[in-house]
Amino acid sequence: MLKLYGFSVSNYYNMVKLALLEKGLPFEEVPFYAGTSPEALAISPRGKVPVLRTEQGFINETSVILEYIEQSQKGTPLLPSDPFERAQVLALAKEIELYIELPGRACYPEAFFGASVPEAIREKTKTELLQGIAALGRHGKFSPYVAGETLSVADLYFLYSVPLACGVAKKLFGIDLLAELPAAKALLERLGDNPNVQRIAADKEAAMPAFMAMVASKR
Ligand SMILES: N[C@@H](CCC(=O)N[C@@H](CS)C(=O)NCC(=O)O)C(=O)O
Repeated sequence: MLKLYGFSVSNYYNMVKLALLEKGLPFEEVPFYAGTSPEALAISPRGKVPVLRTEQGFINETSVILEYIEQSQKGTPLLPSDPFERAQVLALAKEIELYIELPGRACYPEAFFGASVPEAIREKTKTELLQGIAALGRHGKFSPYVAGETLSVADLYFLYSVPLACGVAKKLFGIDLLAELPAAKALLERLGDNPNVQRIAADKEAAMPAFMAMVASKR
């Protein structure tokens, strides 16, 4: 059986978890905070989660895990079989990661963990988030899902990256990142009604106190 290593507060972990749940695949969750011990780095070379344990060994990097699951497992497809359509979905997912998730992440310490980040980083994040959201507005279809009529890998990145980026933008810059993308707001609401998304949100909430205690203990 597939084993998903990571923790329920991780947005990347939750992307893979939602893919597994949406496909109806059996899997086991293995609590794993990664870190820098030799044992952890033997599982995750850069000390990140999630990691997927297969019968052949470990796979790291969310985008790669998602493609592996798509290619090797049954269940509802989350990527189109047509190469061009598939490329569109993967481009959207990559744009969300590179131009929204990663700039937003640079300011997570200040937005969510009571630390502060240098002004130069804050400014860079603000500029990049605005450009990233504009790109999503140009490329995303939101009809009703990010890439079209069906839930796809692009929605996984959207659901678990954009609200966090919105949290950063709101808290640090007083900006509503989705102000001009009402269809994106509507999609977040629609996705929030999905029972698998609700289960993941409940698991995240339950795991949050232990996670925050761990973060505090590292300060
Ligand atoms: N490029 C990685 C990023 C994953 C990532 O950033 N995971 C975070 C949790 S959401 C993590 O493991 N952070 C621990 C750390 O950076 O030490 C992927 O796509 O899987």
